[in-house]
Amino acid sequence: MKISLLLLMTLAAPIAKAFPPAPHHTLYGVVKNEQGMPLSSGDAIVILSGPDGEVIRGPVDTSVGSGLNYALRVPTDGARTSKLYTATAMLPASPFTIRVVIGNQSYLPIQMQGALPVLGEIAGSTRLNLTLGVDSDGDGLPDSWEKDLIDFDPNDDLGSLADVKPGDDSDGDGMSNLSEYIAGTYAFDRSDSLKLEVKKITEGMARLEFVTIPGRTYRIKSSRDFETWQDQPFSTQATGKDAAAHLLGDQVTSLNVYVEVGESRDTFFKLHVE
Ligand SMILES: [Ca+2]
Ligand SMILES: [Ca+2]
Repeated sequence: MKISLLLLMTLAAPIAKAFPPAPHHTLYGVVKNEQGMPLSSGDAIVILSGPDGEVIRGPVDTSVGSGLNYALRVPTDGARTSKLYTATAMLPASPFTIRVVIGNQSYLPIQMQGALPVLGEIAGSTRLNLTLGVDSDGDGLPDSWEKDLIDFDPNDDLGSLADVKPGDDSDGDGMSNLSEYIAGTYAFDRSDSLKLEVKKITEGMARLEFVTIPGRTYRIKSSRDFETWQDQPFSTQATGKDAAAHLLGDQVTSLNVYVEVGESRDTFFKLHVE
């Protein structure tokens, strides 16, 4: 008799108690200015608002992860009672907006100008890159970036935003305008594009060269068959010591990096930038 009473109490306990808050949903990504340059730590504050107002804010901070500069842990609630556990907790699938505040100026990123995204599942995470500025024609390229390309050569056939298409290769260097925007290279200069060159292979080590741009994160992928690609650790030291999976550009410079290739002469490399 005693045992069954104890069992009943144990089963009843979770129902009688208040519901605990659900784990956070993490929103993370990179905040870029209207020229596509990632912001630096301390440049701005990222503020997320839900249907009932501000929910959470956090600083732009490049230490949150490689190639990232913001992460917000959004309080969520499992909605198992009619009351949220805090006034600012959000329910999964709630619409939200993010503002980015620089000094006294508040910006609504391009990604927030159309249909609003909704919060993902509890304990999950969602990558959401935020670009400041205005994108009048909705093609993913900020007006300011497009205008630089339009103004560069008054005699070319680019006269309005509608003439600048993300998939076009305006300077004929093999990279689309959108790719040049992402890489931070000049879309009006055919000598400037994202390139990875194999300079030398000696004693199982290959020396590769590429140009870095501040704020961009670079990764190298390698393949033996041109089909399966894997992350290729690389080092800035000729010995290959302290190889890492990625590198954050801190200046415009031509950089030599070293990767171990062993005996193989048939390794292909490609460079990723974000
Ligand atoms: Ca645009
Ligand atoms: Ca170019």
